[in-house]
Amino acid sequence: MLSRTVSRLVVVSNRVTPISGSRAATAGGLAVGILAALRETGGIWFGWSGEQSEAAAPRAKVSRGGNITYITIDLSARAFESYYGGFANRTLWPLFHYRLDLSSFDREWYVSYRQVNQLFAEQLYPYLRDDDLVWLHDYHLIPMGEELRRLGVKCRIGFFLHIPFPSTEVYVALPWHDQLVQAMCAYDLLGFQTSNDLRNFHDYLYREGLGYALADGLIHAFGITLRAQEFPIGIDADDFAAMATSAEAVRASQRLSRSLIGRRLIIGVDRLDYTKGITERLRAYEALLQNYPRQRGQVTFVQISAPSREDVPEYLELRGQVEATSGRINGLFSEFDWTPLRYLNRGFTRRTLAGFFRLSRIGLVTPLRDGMNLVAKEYVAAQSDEDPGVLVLSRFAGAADDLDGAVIVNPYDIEAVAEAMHFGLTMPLDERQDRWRRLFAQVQQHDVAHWRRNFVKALAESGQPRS
Ligand code: ADQ
Repeated sequence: MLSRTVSRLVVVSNRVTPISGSRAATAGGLAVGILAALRETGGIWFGWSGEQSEAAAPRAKVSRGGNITYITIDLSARAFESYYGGFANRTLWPLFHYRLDLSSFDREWYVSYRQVNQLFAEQLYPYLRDDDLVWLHDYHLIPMGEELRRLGVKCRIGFFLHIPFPSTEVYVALPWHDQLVQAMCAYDLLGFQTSNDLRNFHDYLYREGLGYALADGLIHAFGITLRAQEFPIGIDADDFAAMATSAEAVRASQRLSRSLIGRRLIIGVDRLDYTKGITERLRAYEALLQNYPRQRGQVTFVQISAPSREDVPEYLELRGQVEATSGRINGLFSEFDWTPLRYLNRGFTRRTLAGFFRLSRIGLVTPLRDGMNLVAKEYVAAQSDEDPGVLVLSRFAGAADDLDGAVIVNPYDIEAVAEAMHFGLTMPLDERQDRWRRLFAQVQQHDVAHWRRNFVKALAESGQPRS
């Protein structure tokens, strides 16, 4: 009989992140979480290499590192443009983040998206065994499970959506909404970040007459019963906490601290993405300086935005907007001995970021919409018990469900975010400590190991390998 605990894990994500080399130091929480899961059981990590190829049908490349087999595939220039740059980044990403105004619908992109998913399935297929647990990640790969089933793959296949699942009214604007949901229902297990995403999914099935929720996390749709549950992703809290006191973090934060000459630090860190609410956040900082003039000269806001998807026009436009807003704020408020805002358009290592988080009095995490937001959890993990900072968190981040103790804001309400910043800047130490202890306990308890164990366990228990 098959022993469920020894099933090999096969992880599939759009991008496979190398375990060494220059990108490893800045690898985000997801890549770190996937690696940790694979190291535990050994297995395969399959996905796009990040490279483009001239070949019409690129072949998979296989390499090994420890007990992990990496299988990567290049994308043709055409697929890169239409599947990745087009359907994933300009259709699904904006739509699932409620930005219908930025969503483009193009049949060719959709066809290419389906083709790449089919190609990925065909390339992975020969490596699979019937008792594998296959875990697919995110919106790039929604139809891949269905393609694997078409090829006759019998093992259990689960899918986790890292971004929000939008409300029905928004989702049905997608011309292929029913096809994608049908593809989602080919999995044995569907994972969402929050109860809100799961509710939206149930609501869509019900309102479109395609299915309904049953008890115990099950749904029935398209004649199939499957499991659909929330699995809020976490971080490796203890590891991130340790990074915040590492030599690299201390060196970086001392250097930053010297430059602040006693001023309080407010920090924002994100990919430069329109979902993250960066322009609104800058305007809230402007309102803080406007409405609370005593804070002028007393605070410095450091906004770190790593460049992202620079070949997508909406991102270039955002960059221009953020630069113009930063320039305007500095033009309005700077003194010959004080610059209120430092805007850095680059990435930093995780250790350096951890050091900056620990130094700051306020962490501003104010996305307009976010599946979870790991920066919020990293900010909490980096704080010291003696002098913790205050997390100001958007109600539209999935993390807001999980983080009781943050100051919750509506990021569209600029004046209210400015008030929340002021509230944090003037918060007495004992309240900061009380809030932070509650927050850290949650971040530690619901960490990335908890997330992956819950998901893998649910996948192992959902249905049987098909015969
Ligand atoms: P992202 O949209 O990328 O992730 P987030 O969850 O915040 O957002 O993760 C970003 C990661 O990149 C964090 O680990 C952060 O530290 C790092 N990062 C951000 N800016 C950086 C910079 N300037 N330099 C270096 N590192 C930087 C998607 C979803 C989220 C969901 C995650 C995981 O959009 O909602 O939380 O997946 O499921």
